[in-house]
Amino acid sequence: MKILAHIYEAHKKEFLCKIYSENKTVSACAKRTVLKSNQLVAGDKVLLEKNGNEYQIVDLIDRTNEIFRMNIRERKKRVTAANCDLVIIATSVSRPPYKRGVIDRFATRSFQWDVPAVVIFNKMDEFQDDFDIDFEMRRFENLGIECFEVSAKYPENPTRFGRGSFKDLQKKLVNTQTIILGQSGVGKSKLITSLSDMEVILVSNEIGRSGKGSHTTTWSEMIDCGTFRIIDSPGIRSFSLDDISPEELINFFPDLLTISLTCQFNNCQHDSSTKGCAFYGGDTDPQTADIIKSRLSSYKKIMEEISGTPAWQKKSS
Ligand SMILES: Nc1nc2c(ncn2[C@@H]2O[C@H](COP(=O)(O)OP(=O)(O)OP(=O)(O)O)[C@@H](O)[C@H]2O)c(=O)[nH]1
Ligand SMILES: [Mg+2]
Ligand SMILES: [Zn+2]
Repeated sequence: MKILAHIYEAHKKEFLCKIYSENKTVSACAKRTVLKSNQLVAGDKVLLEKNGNEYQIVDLIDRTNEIFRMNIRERKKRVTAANCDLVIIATSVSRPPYKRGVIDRFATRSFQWDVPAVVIFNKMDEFQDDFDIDFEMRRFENLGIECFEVSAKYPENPTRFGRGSFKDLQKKLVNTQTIILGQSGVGKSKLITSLSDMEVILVSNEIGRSGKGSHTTTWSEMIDCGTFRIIDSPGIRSFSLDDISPEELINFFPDLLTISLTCQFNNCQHDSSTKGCAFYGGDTDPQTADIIKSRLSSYKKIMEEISGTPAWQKKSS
């Protein structure tokens, strides 16, 4: 008899699986044929077989989506989670400092993965009004990405900028399997423990003097939070979008894509200073114009990166 289970933790050869029908968590190994064709990850649905007291994963159920990162050294995609209904892009507004470019990259990925995203501005209890947070939020809202301003440390804190609060975020998560992504130290693990209606224990470490996180979470792990599940993930060290081709990049910038479709030039590099380009002069609404301008600048930065000759090719030539 085959038993349906969800992977909560995936190690090299050992997988922590939850069998909902029996309300228990078991450790399982995987059949060689399954491992050969797939890298099993947190969030995967699998079929188990029981032999004596041992469980073995004998089948992987087709994924609805894959969350991956690029392993730069191996130049390979590494799937880190699967079957996510939502991506939480978490950022801190104090330490580590807010980095627009990093959030833009995560947003680009979420469009590539075809999984809806929200951005959480965490550590609002420490916000010093040192950047225009309202503009940043409008920038993502213009992309259809909902923003929340919260403090994982003081969840009851009222919001200041009229965006979603901690309670709104909890509501949004009901019945989802969500992955939380972001740099080390932004408070991903702390957010999960605060969001959960059950007791959850995850390690969070203090931010060092440098203002950076200490890479406390070292592997992806799914956590039951009562009415929803969240996959905690390790903070990123480097962020490569190298697998995306220059031609397809615009598809993952839906706000720019709409405008670019009206551009009259073929193979246009798109620039607000090129007469005749759809981006020329910016939007008629000055507020939207600033947003589009800064998004175009992010787009170009990434474009430059992915258009460059990859390092491994440079070496051999
Ligand atoms: N003041 C304040 N501190 C917070 C908040 N959320 C998290 N922190 C602190 O920030 C530090 C880092 O939090 P973590 O939860 O470990 O961050 P992380 O994103 O999981 O980091 P990695 O696991 O390294 O990727 C801890 O000392 C937390 O207590 C918040 O809303 N306000
Ligand atoms: Mg963590
Ligand atoms: Zn153009």
